[in-house]
Amino acid sequence: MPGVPDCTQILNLSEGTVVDNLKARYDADEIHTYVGSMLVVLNPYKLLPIYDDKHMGTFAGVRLTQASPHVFALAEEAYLALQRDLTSQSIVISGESGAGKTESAKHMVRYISWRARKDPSAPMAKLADALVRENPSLEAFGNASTTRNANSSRFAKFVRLHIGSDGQLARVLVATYLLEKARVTSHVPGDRNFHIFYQLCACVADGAPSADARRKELRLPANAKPDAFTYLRPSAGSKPAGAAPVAAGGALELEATVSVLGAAGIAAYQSSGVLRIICAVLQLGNVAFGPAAGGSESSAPADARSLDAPQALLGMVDIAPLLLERRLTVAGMHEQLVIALTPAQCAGARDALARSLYELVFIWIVRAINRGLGGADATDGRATSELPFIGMLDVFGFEDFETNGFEQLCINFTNERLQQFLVERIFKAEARLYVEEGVPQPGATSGAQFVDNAGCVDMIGGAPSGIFRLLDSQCISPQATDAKFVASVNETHLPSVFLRPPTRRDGKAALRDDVFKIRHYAGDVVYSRMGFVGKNSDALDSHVAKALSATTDAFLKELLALGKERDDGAAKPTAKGRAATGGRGAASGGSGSLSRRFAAELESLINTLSAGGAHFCRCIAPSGQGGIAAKPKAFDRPAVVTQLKADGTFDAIRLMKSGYPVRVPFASLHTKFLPLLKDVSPEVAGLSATQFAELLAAVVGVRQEDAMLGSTRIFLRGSAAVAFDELRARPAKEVLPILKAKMAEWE
Ligand code: AD9
Ligand code: MG
Repeated sequence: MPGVPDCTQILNLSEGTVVDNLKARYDADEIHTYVGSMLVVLNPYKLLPIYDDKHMGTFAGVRLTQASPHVFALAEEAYLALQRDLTSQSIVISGESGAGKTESAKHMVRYISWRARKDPSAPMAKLADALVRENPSLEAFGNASTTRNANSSRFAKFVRLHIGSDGQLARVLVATYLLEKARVTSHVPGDRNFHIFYQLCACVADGAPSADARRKELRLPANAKPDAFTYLRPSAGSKPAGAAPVAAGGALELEATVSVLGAAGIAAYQSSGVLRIICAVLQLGNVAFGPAAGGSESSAPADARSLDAPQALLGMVDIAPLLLERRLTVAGMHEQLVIALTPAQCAGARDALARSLYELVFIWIVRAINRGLGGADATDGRATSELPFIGMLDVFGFEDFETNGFEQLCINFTNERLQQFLVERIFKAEARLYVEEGVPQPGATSGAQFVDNAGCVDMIGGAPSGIFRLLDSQCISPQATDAKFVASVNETHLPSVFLRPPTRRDGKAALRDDVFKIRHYAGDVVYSRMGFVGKNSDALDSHVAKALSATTDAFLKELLALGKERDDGAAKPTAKGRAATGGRGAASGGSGSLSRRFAAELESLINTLSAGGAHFCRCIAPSGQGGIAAKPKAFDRPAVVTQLKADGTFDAIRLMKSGYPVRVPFASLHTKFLPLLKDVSPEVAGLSATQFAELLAAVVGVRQEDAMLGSTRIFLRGSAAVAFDELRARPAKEVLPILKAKMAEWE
């Protein structure tokens, strides 16, 4: 087999040899490689015969240290840890777009579902099957084709598989975060909107009689092609599009999506309600605005009939007021203030409504799936269950595009927090352990460097002047603008954002109000001001929600109730609302502040991760291209190096290699072997746990340089670690005679 299965075994360790090792293995279709306890997965861009039931069988009951590198081995390690410690285990999957996170997550979910049932016909098998089956429906609404990945997840997902005391799958909960709802109303050339829209168009285009009924119900024009809808065309003013890759969108897929919803226990009126709202969103996009006749300040739809379809689909008599004017409740006044909007503002109101409706449908579907998977009390998947779980976190990787905005800030902040969690778990825990055990940490003295990004996390999410706070305080001011927000960021954080202010002709520095720059652990990112204020306040306007509640559509009523519940939850300054840096004060800002809700949700996610065991899976796109342009076997060295740096793998390698990667608590040896030996040798009975471990070390022939005795455990590396692990795994009766013989020598 080419290369070594664990990078910490590389003798001449450097960034170069690590990449050589990954490449040698990749060339031989070995896509999985360990870095100590972390797993690196290189996207093969082709189907490999390594995920079937036969393969699963070879991993059951095998510890990670003994198993060949594989996502199944990582899932098994989590399963065994859960059974052993009875605490929840999370698998954090990271990597850039198209690196293979979602595929790896699916394989691990399948593995756990397979592993956590004794009898394939047992009732829980149904649950596992349902989970695998329902994934496509979630993807239809949450995934889109992008230049990097034909099936790119545009939301983060945390799937929890709860395991009962019998070791079987008892319940499944799916929580989603940060749906990229901006995509509903605009996308860049080469990308597409969410799959579901194309499924809808394809369904009415295929001319079948059933399609005709569907078309009428959804008030779609005959032959509705994606091009007929503004929201399905790349944003106006952007560069000409290359052909968008089509990965999903057939008529059959729509029926599949609908039938999966049905299988999840969703009533027919609800699934047709889902399609109606999705269609209303699509048709809203086609409403254009111009100045109203008569020269007044107000606006009107360019085509009065363009409102017919969306308002009928929403079960409304007249939605014009929702789009043409803004209502304000002014303190001390009985009457609402009605302000006529300009055509551009009308378009803004239309897009905000479309995005809010779409997001509510998505949230509604997640809840419905949870109910289908877990019983009546399952909600948005954030609820807790008494049973420990194995959680799979599939979250978009670090992003740095030509222009970066609010979404990138949220995504990169998520990655900063997860990186911090990794640093905490692997690096700091490591250092702390060596100190606690009174063992000199080999790497520490030689200055093994690692990124501590607490400063960056604080700059974005901290109180009182983190970037999210600045955004919130800008948003509550009546004259909020993106420029003022960006200027306030530069003013507050200039020294740490590394932005050289431009020099005016008189040589004086000026604050920039167009861009700000953040030094992220994975690299510098320049954010431009476009849309921050609008996106942060993108909750459904309370007046709009109130107007919509006049709907005759039962399903829309359900959606509105859901939205209200969520916004009320976000408005309350709960314990969850603590800022993102370990509870340094409560987040501020108006209700419906997206950054505030997001930071609170992220914090609660991190708390959930912190409460249990953690396992790390790092996905790499070896071609550096993502899924579409990528070819099997393409290996772009610089791109791989960048990704390994960005996800902290290089740092992890250096630190682990310099230390003793395997640690065995004395107590575990003492309890296992001592009772047996006591009867044979009175001297042994008197040995302390430490002395006893020392005895065992001598027994297995550990070389002095490969072992260190701490205060509660023995630290091992290399072959010593393997020998010890084997000893631990053998039945005590087998080991007894060997120990006795060795002790005689020892005395
Ligand atoms: V994104 O951040 O959601 O845009 P992911 O999730 O990291 O991204 P995804 O898992 O969707 O990437 O993988 C992208 C494509 O690579 C898939 O559609 C497959 O065509 C391909 N892929 C990824 N992993 C594997 C694998 N283990 N085996 C075969 C794979 N193909
Ligand atoms: Mg994905």
